[in-house]
Amino acid sequence: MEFRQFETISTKDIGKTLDLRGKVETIKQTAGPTLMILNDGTGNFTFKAFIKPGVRAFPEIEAGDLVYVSAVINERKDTIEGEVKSMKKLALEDIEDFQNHIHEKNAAKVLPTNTEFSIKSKVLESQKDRFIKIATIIRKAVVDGRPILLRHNADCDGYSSAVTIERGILEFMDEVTGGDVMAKYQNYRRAPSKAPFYEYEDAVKDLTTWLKDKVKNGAKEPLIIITDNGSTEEDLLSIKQMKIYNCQIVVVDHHFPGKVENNKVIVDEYIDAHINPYLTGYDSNVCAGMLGFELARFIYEKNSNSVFIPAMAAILDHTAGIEKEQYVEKAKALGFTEEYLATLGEIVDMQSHYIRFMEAREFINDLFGNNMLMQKELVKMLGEDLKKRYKATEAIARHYVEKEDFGPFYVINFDGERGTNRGEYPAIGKSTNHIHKIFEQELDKPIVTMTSGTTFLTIRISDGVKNISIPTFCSYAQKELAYTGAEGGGHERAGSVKFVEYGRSDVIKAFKDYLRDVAKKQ
Ligand SMILES: [Mn+2]
Repeated sequence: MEFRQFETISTKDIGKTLDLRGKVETIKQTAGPTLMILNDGTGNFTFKAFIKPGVRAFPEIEAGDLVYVSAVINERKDTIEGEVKSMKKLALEDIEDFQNHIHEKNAAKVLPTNTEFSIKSKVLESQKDRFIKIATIIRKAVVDGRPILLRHNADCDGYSSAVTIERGILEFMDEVTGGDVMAKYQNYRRAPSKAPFYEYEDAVKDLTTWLKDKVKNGAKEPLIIITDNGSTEEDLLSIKQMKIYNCQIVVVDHHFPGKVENNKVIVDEYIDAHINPYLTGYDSNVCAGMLGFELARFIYEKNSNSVFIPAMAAILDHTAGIEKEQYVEKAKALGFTEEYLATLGEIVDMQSHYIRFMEAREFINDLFGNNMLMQKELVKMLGEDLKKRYKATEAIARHYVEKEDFGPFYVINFDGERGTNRGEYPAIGKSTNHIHKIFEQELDKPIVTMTSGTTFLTIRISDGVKNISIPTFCSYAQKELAYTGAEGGGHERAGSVKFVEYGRSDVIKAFKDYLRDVAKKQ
């Protein structure tokens, strides 16, 4: 018997009954019909089977089975699907042949068609095998109909990385499924993480969501992609928990991952592949937005990403180097000024504050250039609004902050909880940046800005203050003031410490003592 190949089915077949065969990749029971996604090696195709509303059709057929289908091709929104007339498992003697056929076709399809970067970069070249490995894992997940979960840091760089990778995935999915809209919601999800690492709470959500989907719809173990996070010891507990459940995990990050030995760090023991410039002897200057933009080209060469995204991520993440210069140049050639990108980037940060844990896929896609008209309108409207908001922050700070003279520098004390509007943007971190910038420009000595709250200290330090390090103070506090629950870190000159409420005055006192020591070493 001749079977039509999925990749040849088109709108010309609407109304026809076709004989097909395929491997059942996904089954989803809706309140109406049972939806099944099949793969025949040439592509994926969605079928709808219906007995009664909410009743599972063909209960004898499970995910992973090879089946014959007779189906009428119907139109649904802007795509086509098969309405199942009959479906039965393949005869035993046909299974091996067909299995091999699917396997061969798919094996060719999972390899990246592009393995060249869009800019000249030693850093990127040193990671090329890692890009190929991760792109191959992602393409295979798409072809296999494995659910993909993309976890990312909830700031401009994290969003930039996630959105570029997302477009690579969804546009490759379109090619594999012939433009099936349902597959893009069924098999792919993106979720921002508020903490600067894969927080345990997020991992618990991800695990329980997937397990429910597994029981209800037979979902396979997800591929988890973590970007702009994922490289550090703080990510370990979550990663290990997902690994216990056999999830695949890949990381695309540029944060300092701890001690590197033989191009490996601690998390590498538990993940399947890892892009991070530190692993090949470089630093954080090639940021996640750039890595995502390049990875997307390996996932799906013809993706719709624009080069303004890595340029914007670089500006907002304050990176430096020839990579940033090349992206910014290319973005300028498309008409994006640095000022426009800085404002747009800040708007991404602002949106991420209000979006919190939502995916907001369509809105974010527009903001990242899917709808340029809307992007420009938002930059105009919210750019003005941001100026007003920062003016208000400035007025509060000028009235309430206390300035202490430490000799070679001043300490600016700001109460983060009493000095910001709860729930509004800019929140404590961004407000601290702004206050730090204003007083740094105005005062006659360098400054240390110290924003305190009931259970935290957020610190910013001028370049003019020497022999000082926030991570050093944090390790000291963690060890010597263990009873305060102090922990934290960040960069040398920008970071924060958390502690229990009891410990507040002890930690603040210790930090001021540390600053007095630092003052002597100027
Ligand atoms: Mn980043």
